[in-house]
Amino acid sequence: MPSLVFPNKFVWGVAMAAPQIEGASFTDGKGPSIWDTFARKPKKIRNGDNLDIACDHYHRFRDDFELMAKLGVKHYRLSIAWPRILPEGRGSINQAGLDYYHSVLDALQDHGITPWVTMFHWDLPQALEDEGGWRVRSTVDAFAEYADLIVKTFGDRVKNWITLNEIFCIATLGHEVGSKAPGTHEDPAVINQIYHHAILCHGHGVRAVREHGQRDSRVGLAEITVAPIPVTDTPRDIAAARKAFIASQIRVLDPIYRGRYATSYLNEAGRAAPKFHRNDFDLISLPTDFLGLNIYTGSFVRAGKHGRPETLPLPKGYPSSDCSWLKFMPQALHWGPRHAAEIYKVKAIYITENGVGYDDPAPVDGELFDLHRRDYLRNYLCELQRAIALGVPVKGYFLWSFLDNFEWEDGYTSRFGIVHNDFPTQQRTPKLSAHWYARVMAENRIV
Ligand code: PNW
Repeated sequence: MPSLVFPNKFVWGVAMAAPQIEGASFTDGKGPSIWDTFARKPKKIRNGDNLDIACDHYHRFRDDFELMAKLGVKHYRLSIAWPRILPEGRGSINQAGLDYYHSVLDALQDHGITPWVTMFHWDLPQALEDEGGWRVRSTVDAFAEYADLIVKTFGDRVKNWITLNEIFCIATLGHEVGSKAPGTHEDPAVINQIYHHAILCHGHGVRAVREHGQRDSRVGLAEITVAPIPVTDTPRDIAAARKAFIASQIRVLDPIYRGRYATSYLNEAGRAAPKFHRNDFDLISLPTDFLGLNIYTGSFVRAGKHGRPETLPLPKGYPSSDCSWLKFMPQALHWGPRHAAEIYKVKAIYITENGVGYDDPAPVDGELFDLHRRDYLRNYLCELQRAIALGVPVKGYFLWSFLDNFEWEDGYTSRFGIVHNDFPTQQRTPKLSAHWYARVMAENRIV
């Protein structure tokens, strides 16, 4: 019996997002996004990098898809740039933007690559930010218009839709911590309201696919989890880790899967609780076809007094990537999906992102031995395989990322690609990890 095999029809893919690769930030009628604005503020992004050119994928997508096909990629998670389609966020449509994504989808079809399209990966049109952005409910109406438009336009060829990417990053990192665009520091009431508007947008994304998509179209959210890993596999620690998972998802997965806010959340938030209309939850909890989980790292949790979850501090020297937040925790890929499946009874889970950032050197003679990335991925996949063997319904895995790209506030220094990009020349070179992953995809097992 060969070990480390994945189920039949397991979906193997790679993931990227428009603002991180396309460049052409002001080309062919694209409107500015909040990230274009944020990148122009002093000291927000390492080395003063911006998104203007990125991987120049806007002009090079055909070559990039050819390289994907050569490596045997069959599924590709991409995102559509809202401000390329609706430069003002709503209203007048930029035909050149629609044409661009038609060409992208055609090229994918030519290479036999199935698209998985994220409607929103953080590039909010600046015009909407100027009217209040995520803080105001009118942005939800604008998103509904955008979602309707892209599903009507591309729904014949896109069967797999992802509504929003990582609401935590939009709300908490964008508006509370301020490390991501728009980079503000707002009160808890505003943050809670932003979460509420974001889950409403998710609901509109689901509604748009049901109303305008094909009958066999599928839709889900891509949610981030820093997965709570029980320190031991005793029932007490497992229960504590579950509690920690619920606490971290109280504003997102809880309302989406349970159709209401938890009383504990509303009580704790008190006057900072979000304002909502009673029927909002009809939209928010529309049934989805899958849950996407973006998993990079976790936390170690044990049961403290009265079973309360306690997160253990990491000792000095704990293995880490070159991104300080991304610690080596393969078990995150076991416990993340397992918690989601057990707690919210999710029937189909896709790992919509998993990968690791290192400051890789330049390739030498066309080779780059990123053995750290390869072994990181290999260890994580072993844990995923173990979860699947226990019955956790994980149906696919998208590696972040295909190309080295614009890593948000870390600029171009943090490289997540399995394909190296030399930014000055835009030369792509598959790393050792790409050749390894090609075999994993082809053989449907960990090699
Ligand atoms: C994700 N965390 O962001 C995003 O979806 C990608 O666009 C990004 O490039 C990738 O992961 C790598 O960073 C994350 O704090 C941001 O755990 C923060 C966290 C995780 C993922």
